Amino acid sequence: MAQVLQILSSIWEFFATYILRQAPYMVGFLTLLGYILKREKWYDCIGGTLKAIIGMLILGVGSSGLVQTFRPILTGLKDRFNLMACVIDPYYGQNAVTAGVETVFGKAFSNVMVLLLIAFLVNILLVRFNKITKCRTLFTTGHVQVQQASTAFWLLMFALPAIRNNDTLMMVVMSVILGAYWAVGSNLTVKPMQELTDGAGFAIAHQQMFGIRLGYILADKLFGERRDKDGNVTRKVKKVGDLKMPGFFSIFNENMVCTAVLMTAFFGTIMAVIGKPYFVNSGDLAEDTNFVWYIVDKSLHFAVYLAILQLGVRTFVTELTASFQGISDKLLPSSVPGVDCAVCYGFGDANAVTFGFLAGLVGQLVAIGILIAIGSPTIIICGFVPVFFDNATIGLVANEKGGLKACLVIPFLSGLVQVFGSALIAGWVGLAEYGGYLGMFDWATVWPLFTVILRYLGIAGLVLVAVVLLALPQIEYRKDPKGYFLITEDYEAYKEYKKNSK
Ligand code: ASC
Repeated sequence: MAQVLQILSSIWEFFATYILRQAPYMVGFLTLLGYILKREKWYDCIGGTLKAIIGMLILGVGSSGLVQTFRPILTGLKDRFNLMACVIDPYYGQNAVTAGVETVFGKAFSNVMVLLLIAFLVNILLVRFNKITKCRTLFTTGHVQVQQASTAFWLLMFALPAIRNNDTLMMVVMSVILGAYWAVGSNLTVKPMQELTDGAGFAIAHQQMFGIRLGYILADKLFGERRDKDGNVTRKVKKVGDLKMPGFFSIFNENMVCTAVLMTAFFGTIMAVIGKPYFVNSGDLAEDTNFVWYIVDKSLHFAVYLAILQLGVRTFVTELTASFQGISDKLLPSSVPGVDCAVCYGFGDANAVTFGFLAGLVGQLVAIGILIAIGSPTIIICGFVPVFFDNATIGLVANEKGGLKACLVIPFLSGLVQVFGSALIAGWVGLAEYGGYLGMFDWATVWPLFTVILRYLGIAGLVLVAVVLLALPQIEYRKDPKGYFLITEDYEAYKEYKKNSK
């Protein structure tokens, strides 16, 4: 018996370490499971699974290329000017939790992994019983789940001192809130994503899920198409893709060229401000290398990694979503997989990704300027991951609904919110002292809000947060009971139904 348990526990440990927390293999695992449940031929199961894993690995090359190349440039600002500041970045955020959680709360980091696993089970259960819960999406982005479990652990420990020492109760409370956030947050992205991708069959399981829905709603309200009673368009939407530039500017119609030129301008300025000696000292640049060439070379790589990322998306998306039918038919009815936000960069107007990012960067820089001007005790340094991945995603969604104006204005606002929200929460809960905070949109908005509510209302706050979270899918369902599950089950039928019900 003991031996059987030992073997089971080793299998579980292997699964948790190499599959659950490694997005490509988690996606591969789901693809394999889906194809087996669909009773595909064995060689198609293997072929599809390999394609899904390889596609995800390619996506990883693109996104980690972006992160590794451009993150040091933004944090270089901090080192170059000796700023004592908190970097908003998921990796810094995770390091800060790892560094401080023992000292501050007397808890080992391994608790975070337990939280992750139980919260994931909560997510699965909420989707399994979606006749009642109305949750349609399963989180598959393991690295993001680790980062979020870490930060949620810290925030909830801070927010609920009364039950901090009751390990079991604390774990239950945390798992319910985090698992509900995963299920409900990614569920909010179903509609924006199905519309953006024309029914590709995935949702976003990342760090700006509330941001996506908010951006979608705001873009529609402020900039979306309007018609009068006779169906004539009274407010027209001009999307990024509709821009047709004349003469010299026409080169910007090409996504790679547009990205390359804009990034060279922006990162070139930042790198010039930091100065050559910094890059020489950090060992990235040889003394005798031309600095202008170095800047251009770095900046052009932005377009390179973006193109790689999009290739990865094209490689795995159809495999995952086709095989997921097996899972949604047999195990998790009417559900779709929740995937990395970068997956949607293969859809919509490619330049919206770049515009959203740049507008968000401007928003963050303005907000940082304001923090410095008012003498805020916590100063924020923008991290590449929030500024790019949040705002590019939100920009892409906003463009789809509200066009170019929405694609610029909404990520700009998001940039402000990311900095102000993070400065407040990271300073208050003490993570700023450890140098970093997760900083992505939801973690600068909804999570700080949860923390305030829990801290001041205690158990009543807990009930409030859980009820409000779980009510969101119910509200969306009640608004359109017929279309709600149809949109994930059969998008063509959903479009038909929408057309007829206009
Ligand atoms: C994150 C994170 C990353 C990126 C990546 C985007 O939040 O930790 O590495 O975004 O997932 O593709």
